[in-house]
Amino acid sequence: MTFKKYFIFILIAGFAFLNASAQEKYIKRVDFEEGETLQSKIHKAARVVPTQQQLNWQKLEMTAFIHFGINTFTGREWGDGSESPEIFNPSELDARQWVKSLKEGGMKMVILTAKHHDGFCLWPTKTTDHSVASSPWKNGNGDIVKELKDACDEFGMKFGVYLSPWDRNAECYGDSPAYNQFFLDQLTELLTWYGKVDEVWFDGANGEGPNGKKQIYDWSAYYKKIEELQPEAVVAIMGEDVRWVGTETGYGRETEWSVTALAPGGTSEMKAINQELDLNAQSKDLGSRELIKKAEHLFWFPAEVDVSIRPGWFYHEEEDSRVKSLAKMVDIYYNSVGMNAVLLLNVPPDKRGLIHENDVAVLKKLKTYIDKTFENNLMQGATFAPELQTQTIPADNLYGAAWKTPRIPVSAEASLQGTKTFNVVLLQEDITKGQRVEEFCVEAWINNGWKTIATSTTIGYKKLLRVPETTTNKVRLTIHKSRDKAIISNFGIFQAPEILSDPVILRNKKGEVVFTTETAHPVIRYTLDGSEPTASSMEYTGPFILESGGTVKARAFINNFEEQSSIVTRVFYINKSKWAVTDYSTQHEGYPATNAIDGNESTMWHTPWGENVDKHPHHITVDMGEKLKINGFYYSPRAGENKSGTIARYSFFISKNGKKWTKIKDNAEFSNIANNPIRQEVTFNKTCKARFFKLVSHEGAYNEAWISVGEIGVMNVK
Ligand code: FUL
Repeated sequence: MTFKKYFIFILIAGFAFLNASAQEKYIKRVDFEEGETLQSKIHKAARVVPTQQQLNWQKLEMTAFIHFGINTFTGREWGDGSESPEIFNPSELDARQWVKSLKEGGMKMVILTAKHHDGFCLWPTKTTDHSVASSPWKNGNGDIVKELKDACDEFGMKFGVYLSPWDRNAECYGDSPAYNQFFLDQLTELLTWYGKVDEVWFDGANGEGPNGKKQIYDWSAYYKKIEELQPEAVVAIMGEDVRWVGTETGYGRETEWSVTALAPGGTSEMKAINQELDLNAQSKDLGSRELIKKAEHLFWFPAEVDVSIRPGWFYHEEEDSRVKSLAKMVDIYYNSVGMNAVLLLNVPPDKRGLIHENDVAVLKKLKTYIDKTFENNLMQGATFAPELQTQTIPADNLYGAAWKTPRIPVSAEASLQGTKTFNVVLLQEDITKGQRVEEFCVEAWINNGWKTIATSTTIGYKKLLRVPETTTNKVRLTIHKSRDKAIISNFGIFQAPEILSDPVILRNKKGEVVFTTETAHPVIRYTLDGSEPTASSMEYTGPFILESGGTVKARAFINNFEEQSSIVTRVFYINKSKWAVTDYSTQHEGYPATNAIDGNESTMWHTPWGENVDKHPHHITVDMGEKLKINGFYYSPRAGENKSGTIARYSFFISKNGKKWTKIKDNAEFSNIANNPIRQEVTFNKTCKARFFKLVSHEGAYNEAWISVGEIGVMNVK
């Protein structure tokens, strides 16, 4: 991670008398010469390698995030810094329980939000009073960073700190030199008071916007400090070692290059490089040949997939029933670890200061499932076709020896030890030599012919592919395209156990509730009174009407009730059949305002976009046809990948008659919606009666003039 190391171009000449060939490597960075040919650039691209820290980090595969702090007690996702430390009082905080649970989930490192955007510090810092020292927890004598670090040491877990550069509490924020010093002091405390730190996480979020306080961060000084105090740590996101994958969904790219044209870190040099190429962490392509053609530098800058086990980053009681299921977590595993990235899974402790039982249960299931899947590599003992016999591809998960292909394209045919049945393929490149493979396929010998069972692009540190269940005695790996001879360190085939998928609960426009599952022929049992569905609850036999809303809980069973899925909960509010849009600011003809209340999240209201269009504020007024008791409202951003038009700041009004309005929320924010554009549920301070409501937008999440709305509605109570 040092700048020094950047420039080291290692040419380890072999001993001349042995006539060994020179081994060329570029640790973490390569700079091209002017006018360098594409061929020469690709030759070098194939030889960019990670630093030792980056390699160690990559091998962790699964790491954990702990979001804990003031927000845990306010129920918010972003605090504004005005919170009183008085409210911070976990009743049973037990960092050992966190680490134990995470370890049981297969996690190898824990990163704690030592300070989130609200500025509240979880350690007794000397830099501000806004910390645990001013809280009632342990009479102000507690230190969560220390408790966590001690627990990590006890359980052999690596340890990292998240220190938010954006600080909504610090008075000096915006006075750049003063805040930079303040931040360096905080960093120094964290990096010197607790022993070894393995990852430092700098968030990229800064929501102050154009009118807020503008802080110029001294990134170089921060990196220097880390290099000085914790030289073995990697620095993530706004750091120079680990890259944000670009979404908070848990899904990485299929083509995931660790060698990127995207420049790491926040220094002006790196910013300029990225501006020139119009690149950011969210760009689709960070490392293709087309991009390398234009690039002047390449970096080893591997992806980290951060995602929360719940919808939010912080604990919210109302999300207890929305902990991701085993099936979802396994999907995320294949799409992060299995897509050449490190998974950073957030598991937020609750108000007690404990990881909730529901999260603990899923963590355990996840590790058990992954261990079971990968315990038996069916490639073990395979023999390779003649030309490879002297050097077979390891199937040992050791990441030691590797097979260097004699040429490209190339095929490696393996005769298995007997007939095997599998549904997962694993491939790894030896990244200590670089990331090279650009296109490959895997075939199986079936009915006297080769049948393609998987094709993909990059491999990198690890690629996992789920394939249709295949029974064969021969498999073949073909590398069609690579930046140089490929160096494959592991080739595996595995049989993953089936997962009983959780039921999905939907309600259609008619108010009918429908359950579906991917598992064939499950029995689904459900309840409508909030109780846990058991084998003796009502059986689902077909759609049923839920006109005024309610809580539906369902669970699937197979094998005569021996196996059961997780419990799935959906809260439905009043059916919108009587609702009408009585007023709106403007609409694009293809996306009318009525789509915002049609009960269908995949249709949207969109105001006209482009240049010279109507700007904020936009608004929509809805008549619900009858007076209802409501205690909140929700806003679902548009469905699909494109989130343009997502609203970030809004006001919300209600009325009994559509004439006299009460403002319930004034220029409020949908916190973190730019990074995590999911359904937002806003609870009011008290239950109100209303027939009409009005949503007014003030600012978009992506600084656009227009807005889009997948769905809005109210949370009604009986
Ligand atoms: C984002 C933050 O704004 C969220 O609150 C959360 O900490 C996430 C990991 O990063 O940028």
